[in-house]
Amino acid sequence: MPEAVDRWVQEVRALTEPARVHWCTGTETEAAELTAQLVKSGEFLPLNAERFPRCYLYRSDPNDVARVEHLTFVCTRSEADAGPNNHWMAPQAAHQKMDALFKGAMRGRTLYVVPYCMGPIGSPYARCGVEITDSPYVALNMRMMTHGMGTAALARIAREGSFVRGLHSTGELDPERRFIMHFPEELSIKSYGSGYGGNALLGKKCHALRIASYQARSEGWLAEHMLLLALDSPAGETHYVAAAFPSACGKTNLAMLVPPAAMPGWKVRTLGDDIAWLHPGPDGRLWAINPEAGYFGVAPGTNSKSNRNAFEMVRHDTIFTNVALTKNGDPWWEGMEGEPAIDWQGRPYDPKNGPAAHPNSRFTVSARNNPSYATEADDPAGVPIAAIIFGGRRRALAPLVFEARNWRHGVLVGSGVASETTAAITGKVGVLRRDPMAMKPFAGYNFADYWQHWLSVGERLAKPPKVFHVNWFRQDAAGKFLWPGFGENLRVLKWMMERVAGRAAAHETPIGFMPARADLDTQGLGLAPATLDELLAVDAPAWRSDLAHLGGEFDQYGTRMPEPLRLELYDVLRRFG
Ligand code: SAT
Ligand code: MN
Repeated sequence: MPEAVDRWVQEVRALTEPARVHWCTGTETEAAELTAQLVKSGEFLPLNAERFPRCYLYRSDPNDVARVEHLTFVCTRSEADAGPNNHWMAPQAAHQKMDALFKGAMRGRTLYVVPYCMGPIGSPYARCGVEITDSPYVALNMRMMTHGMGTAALARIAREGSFVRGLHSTGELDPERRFIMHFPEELSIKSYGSGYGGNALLGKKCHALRIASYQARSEGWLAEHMLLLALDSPAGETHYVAAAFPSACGKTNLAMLVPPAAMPGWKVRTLGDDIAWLHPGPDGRLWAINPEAGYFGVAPGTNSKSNRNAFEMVRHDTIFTNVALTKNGDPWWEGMEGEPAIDWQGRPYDPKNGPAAHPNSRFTVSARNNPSYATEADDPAGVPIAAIIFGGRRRALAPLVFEARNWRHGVLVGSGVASETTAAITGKVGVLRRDPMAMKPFAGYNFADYWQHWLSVGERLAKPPKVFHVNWFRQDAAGKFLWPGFGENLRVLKWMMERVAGRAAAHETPIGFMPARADLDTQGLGLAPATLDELLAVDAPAWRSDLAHLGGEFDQYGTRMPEPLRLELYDVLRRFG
């Protein structure tokens, strides 16, 4: 037993006064016991055991269904270190506030100690943490989402000494008494008042992104909101791709892409669907691991057409959160065949009450359930990245695809990512907001320093990945999507891989390199040439105003803003003439 963990658990125990303390071991038996207990208390509803073996439905409080960015804080000693991109609170004030909430908060409840490892347990790139929680649902989710939960992680912590401390209580689920606080300088997290997703599964956004991004900066690597995939070509080449999109923009679908019938011999295999840790390797390439071991994916829209792999993998050993039910006790969500009988709040389904499944309803499942699981995800050394893709959900402006001129220009492209908001966060849906590198909610420090760090990492890469930007979500004036998306996105990936290999043509535009209509494999798609032209058009006045807006965003960062990034922006403007 690592002494530092034990001491901290005793401190928390004195503060929160639980009835019991349970040290998680991570065994099957333990998982079965926790599950049985949740079934008994009514928090878990077993689903149709024949069609969905070992699957359960969990309903969160209707006030607690998404991340709460306005209640999420980065607590560094200096406010400027958190940056204008974060809500900030002084560490001492934040600790005081949280400790007052945690005082006696676990009375009558069980305190679970959940040691976990982000990354393959034997990887030098992996980092451990311990989450203390009073939610058995959280403990079970963490068992699927992290590596070596329990005994294995604890053994690594005993060897290494250091770990991220995450303290969590669901509290009374009162949005007025809900805060997610990060102390990157102390490698600690305190989360109170939510039992949901990124607010409560502290290994994910809190540790693997906010705390890790801060740690990564001081250690010379990057912790990013990116999926990781392996792309196998019919000729037998494999390329590894990392892609950053804001929440609920199709990262899980892209990571598990099923090739269209018109592209035989291509294969996409999944290393990760949400987070990548990227390290400059001694060979001058960028190497990536997925710190997670499972998926916490958006259910609505997932079906055998949009994502066959995901649809298959959630048919057993899955926890569903806030989905609807059919009359046979199968899980149901919008975009699926059949009919809902019971909505996500447990009421008989009535369209007057809105969607049957909550738009941010989720599945939690082990990555090993995925038929397209890439075994390279277990490699402690990670995989070398050939391309980084940035993207957002944008009705207008951003074309289907373009390629940055070089790493530095790629950092500008990443910093300019913008997307229409989705149900993954509390607030208005469909509003365009900047989301640099899809890290707006997740960078644990000042974006200006973060962009500078990206530039510095690039300087250490003799063979940097190519950087691309995509937009699967362009619409015409009538609001119809111009690009079919899903499996057909492989056509764009194919062009990228040919670019990486130095075989595909492109022409230079002010925003970067782009394929001409004929450079993209659109055979059998039935896209009108005019539609493709629209997808590949660069609207100069619209871009100028977008870049001016981005320049305005940069101004917020004052003198901390890295000069090379400003120069990159002027350079693109100059190219527009
Ligand atoms: O709820 S989570 O933050 O874990 C998922 C997401 O928003 O991407
Ligand atoms: Mn995410």
